[in-house]
Amino acid sequence: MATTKTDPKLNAVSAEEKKGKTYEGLTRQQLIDAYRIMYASRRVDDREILLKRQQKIFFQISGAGHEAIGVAAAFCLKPGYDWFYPYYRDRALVLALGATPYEMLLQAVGAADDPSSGGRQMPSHWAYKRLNIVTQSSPTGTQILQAVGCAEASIYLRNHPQVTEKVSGDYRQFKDVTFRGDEVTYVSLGDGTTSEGEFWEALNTASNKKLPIVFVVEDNEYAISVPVEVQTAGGNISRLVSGFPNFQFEEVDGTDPVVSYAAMKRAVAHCRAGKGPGFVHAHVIRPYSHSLSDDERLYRPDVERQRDAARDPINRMQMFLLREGLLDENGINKLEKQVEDEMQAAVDRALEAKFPTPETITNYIYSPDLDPTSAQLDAQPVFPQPVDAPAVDGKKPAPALPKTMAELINATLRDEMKRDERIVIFGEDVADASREDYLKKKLVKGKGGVFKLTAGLQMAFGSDRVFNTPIAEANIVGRATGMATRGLKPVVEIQFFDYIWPAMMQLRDELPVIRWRSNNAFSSPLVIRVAIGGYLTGGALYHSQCGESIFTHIPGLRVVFPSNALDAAGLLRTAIRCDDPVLFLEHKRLYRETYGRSHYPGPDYTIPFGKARIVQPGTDLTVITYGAVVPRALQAAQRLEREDGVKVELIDLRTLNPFDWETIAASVSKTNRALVAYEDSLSWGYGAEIAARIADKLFPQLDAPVRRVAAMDVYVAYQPILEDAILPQANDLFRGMKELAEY
Ligand SMILES: Cc1ncc(C[n+]2csc(CCOP(=O)(O)OP(=O)(O)O)c2C)c(N)n1
Ligand SMILES: [Mg+2]
Repeated sequence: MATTKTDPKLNAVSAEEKKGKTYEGLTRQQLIDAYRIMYASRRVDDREILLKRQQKIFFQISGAGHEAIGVAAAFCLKPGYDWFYPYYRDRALVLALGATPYEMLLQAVGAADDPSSGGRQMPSHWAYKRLNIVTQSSPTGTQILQAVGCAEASIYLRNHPQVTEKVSGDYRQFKDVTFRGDEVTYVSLGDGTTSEGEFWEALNTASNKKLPIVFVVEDNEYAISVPVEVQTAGGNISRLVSGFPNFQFEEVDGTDPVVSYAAMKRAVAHCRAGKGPGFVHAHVIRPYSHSLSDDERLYRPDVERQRDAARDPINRMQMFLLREGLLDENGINKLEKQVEDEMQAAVDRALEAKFPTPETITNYIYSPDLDPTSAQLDAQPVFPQPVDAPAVDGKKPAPALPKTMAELINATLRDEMKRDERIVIFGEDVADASREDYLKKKLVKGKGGVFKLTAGLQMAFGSDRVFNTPIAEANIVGRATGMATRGLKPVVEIQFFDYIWPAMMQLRDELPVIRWRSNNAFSSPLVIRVAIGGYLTGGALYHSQCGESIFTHIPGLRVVFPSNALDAAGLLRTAIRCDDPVLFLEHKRLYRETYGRSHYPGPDYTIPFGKARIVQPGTDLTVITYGAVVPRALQAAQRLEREDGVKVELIDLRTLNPFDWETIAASVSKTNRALVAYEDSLSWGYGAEIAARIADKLFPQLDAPVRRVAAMDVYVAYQPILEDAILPQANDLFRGMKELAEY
């Protein structure tokens, strides 16, 4: 547990008289170890500050003042057994769990061998796979909901232990899934970070679900320059959270390792016993300003800083060891010298480390193991044999009708859930009924989603596999990310694309970045199904939005947008079996459209990503589109052929990241004319990138400018006359195609 080996000679002082005496259960040896780690932690900070001044590292943020609570927490938890989401001040905790100063310095210099990120993240952004310390980022508070998801995964895995078995053929082949049964998730944050909404969403879920997670708020009374009373109503977070049920609450002097240990022990015991979450509010200090870019003397007077200095945990611990006769001055000096020597060796080694090379930059944006564009995923549909049903009253029943996109998505989810018990489905209203008693007593039929896409799944697979969440989109995506880190496969739903924005921090800064920023140590493959789009007649501003280009702009996130039932089934199955996070956009208007219905293509029907479909071949003009514009463009193309004899090659991209450049290039090289059509507003939309690429790469082949047809640069209005005028219609597409063909 200690960073450095214990020197038995240090134990010589008063060993006899102190034999057997413990402090809140901490032995003399543990207290000496605690001091050694705390001191080492402070010295790593000091050395980093020096290195920064020498311009050998590029950033520094310290754990100074937070050492005692960190070591106390680590002493109550088990590395590689429990799970950790520590924030940047947790250097002492991370050292106490088993990381080394050398490893930390590797991150500071940006070394290729930095085990946390391979030189991709700033120092103090911890990730140590062997210790179950999950990759951490810079946004304040995004770790909290993920930690909640991690704690939920512990319970799920305990109830479904067989899912830890490796299965080949999909993402499960590449992920070790472990659980212990009584493991606890640790998550920490600063006082300022309690102002983030995600903090409250996390407490809500942890409390409601009695999760084994301990929240540690390290309250140094400042968030950069903003004091705690500005962040927190009344100035004390403990008072505000005290109404959450099922918690073990502790408020403690976090500069004192002994009382901190006692508080942490009670909180962790509560979690391990399955009684609910813990909340430890630790009052600490921040003696080194916020970071090396901050000078706290600009906003804190000397008198306040001196008051803090009197509580410095390093001095206090040293005094404690001396006062209690646990170590004498000689012992302290020896210990500090030992740490110092080791630190020097670590610095010397880290400064010799190799740097990552630019060829490695794009490694691990996506899974290196499973390629969702692989031709192996190009399956043939297996449609059911038509059954010759017997005549009833002399009348033969009509043959089974093709199914809607909504029905095939539901059927695909059902078959995948049957096949893979790691799949959990959650979101707003996705369950049949949260009060499952009503279902059991058959008092209600069940809802299963506002569009009924998940209907019947809770009844078929149980309430721990399909469940409702609070109306909190960050909660959905953040928890899903934590679960996926542990190896589950969340297939979550965002009810309307218009309401995806509260999850944006998780979607931009967390989920798609986890693999890259941890240099492939962690990953969170999952699926987010989102109902998107307009043409609804009355959908108005807040039930009609597109905006897919915002997400195709995010490296690490796959984006899928099917236009018909068969593609939806095949692409959703690929999304679920994939090893990357996937945003699966389902157009509401297409859910029950007559266009593009299909029989169910069987339980193994997959379509590779990045493979467009040629909806109709043509020789005169290429139209590139996707989603609900596909049937409209088809209608326009058919009219153009009828009236003017122009043969349009219509391409349905099906997936937007990756996208099928080969098919586009081959088609445009043949037709020499390209029109890109999309439902989102024209400027800066998805088609802008496609148009730019065509203009750039295929310029010699073009006989006309690249054109776009899209929505007006405005919101979708409620009145149908306005909606029709705002969104691209078959007539607009017809006009655009005709003009381009005649150019
Ligand atoms: C979402 C977000 N907003 C702003 C920042 C910039 N920032 C970094 S740390 C910090 C203050 C955090 O204060 P607190 O939670 O009290 O932690 P402390 O640094 O005091 O330990 C801020 C505003 C950020 N990293 N993330
Ligand atoms: Mg703070």
